[in-house]
Amino acid sequence: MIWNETIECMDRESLRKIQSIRLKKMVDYVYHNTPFYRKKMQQMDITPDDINDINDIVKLPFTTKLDLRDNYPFGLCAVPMSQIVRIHASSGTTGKPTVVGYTRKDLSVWTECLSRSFTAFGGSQSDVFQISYGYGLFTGGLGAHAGAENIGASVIPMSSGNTQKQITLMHDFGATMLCCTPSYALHLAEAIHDSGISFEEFKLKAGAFGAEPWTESMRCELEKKLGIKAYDIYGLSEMDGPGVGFECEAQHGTHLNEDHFFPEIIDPKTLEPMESGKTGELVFTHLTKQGMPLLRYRTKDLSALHYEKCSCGRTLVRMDRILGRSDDMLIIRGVNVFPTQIESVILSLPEFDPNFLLIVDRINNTDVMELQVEVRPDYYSDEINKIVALKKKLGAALQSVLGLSVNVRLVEPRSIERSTGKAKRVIDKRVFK
Ligand code: DLL
Repeated sequence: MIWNETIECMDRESLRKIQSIRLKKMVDYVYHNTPFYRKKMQQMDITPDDINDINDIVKLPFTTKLDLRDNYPFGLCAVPMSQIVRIHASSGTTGKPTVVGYTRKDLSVWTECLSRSFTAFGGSQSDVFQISYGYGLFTGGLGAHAGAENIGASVIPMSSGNTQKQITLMHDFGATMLCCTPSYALHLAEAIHDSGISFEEFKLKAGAFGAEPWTESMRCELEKKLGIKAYDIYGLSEMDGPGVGFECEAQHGTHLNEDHFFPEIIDPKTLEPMESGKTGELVFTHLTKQGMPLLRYRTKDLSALHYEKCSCGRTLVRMDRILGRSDDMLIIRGVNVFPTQIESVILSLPEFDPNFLLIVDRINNTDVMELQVEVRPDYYSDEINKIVALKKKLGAALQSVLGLSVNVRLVEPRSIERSTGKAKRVIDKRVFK
């Protein structure tokens, strides 16, 4: 099913016209309402009159997370606080949180984007949504909540954590759709298994998983373990939250709601736009936001865009799975390593669970990696020769994909700490990054 066929399946030329009109209006709007952008544009010697269509977007300045921090908390708002009806914030690893403000209209656009997403996942008013993203300043819980209500579904506002209760209510209330991070979904699958209640007694049919990078292999794992369809939902607080992009039944890329968020891929070093299909840094420009519109926001997420029509009928551009954030990329002895690559290797072997912790250190001036990984219960053994063989097998698979040696440490099933939100997979003990 398609929520908004007019937009989601619009021919690309008409969509481009809408994007052009909206961009022009947006640039004029921020020039007159956000002193930060007026100043930036004046410094670049451009005015709103220089923006005539969407192709002119390349003339506009970039915005970074640092700009948001420097203007903490509400310096980038384009409206007075009396028009802001909601505030969200994402906690960074360092310093102050990134704050975003929404007007009433912004909330309705956001809800529209989530309604498109959940409808694409097969959701409707006959569904019961269990929202297990955190409620609060994080956009996951309240964002998904509004979208599910808008399509007429019944909503269980669970928030994250309290895993036993999640399972009891999922079972007793007959939840059909689960919204949470993929790592928490995996944890819930294990907990259901441990509860002794048979999977047949649950009504779950699909999951809306996102907020952290996950791989195709993880999708297979979740679909198998939970007996559901696992869909990707993408977003970031700066743009709204979840629902910037969503997968459809084709599961062949994440469609972006590009009538509201205009996407570009740039080379993170030269900042030049890249051809479609090439992997680079994803950049978004708000086309309709009132509260805190951003121009060319650098997400640091690495992906590629594909413009061919999808078999589902949607023409909205498709984005590849996020490889990772450039911030999360590790440079080990000069080689780039993403945690998602490690997840794929682990899941390519039947003996291991995708629960892992990568510890990076620098010993005698050399980077070393230790991978702690759980062995699946059926394969777990304390016989030395079996342990050695398993370590060797995983070590060889990692070496062939990463081109690096990794010190593998096998750990007991269920021994790595589970997260209820975004999983932390890497500890980098090196003093520099
Ligand atoms: O994580 C919004 C969200 C909530 C998305 C629930 C999906 C579901 P932030 O906390 O601001 O917002 O984090 C945004 O998370 O830039 C990506 O690096 C990462 N991310 C979000 N969704 C995905 C995804 C929410 N589907 C940052 N795949 C983004 C990979 C994702 N990474």
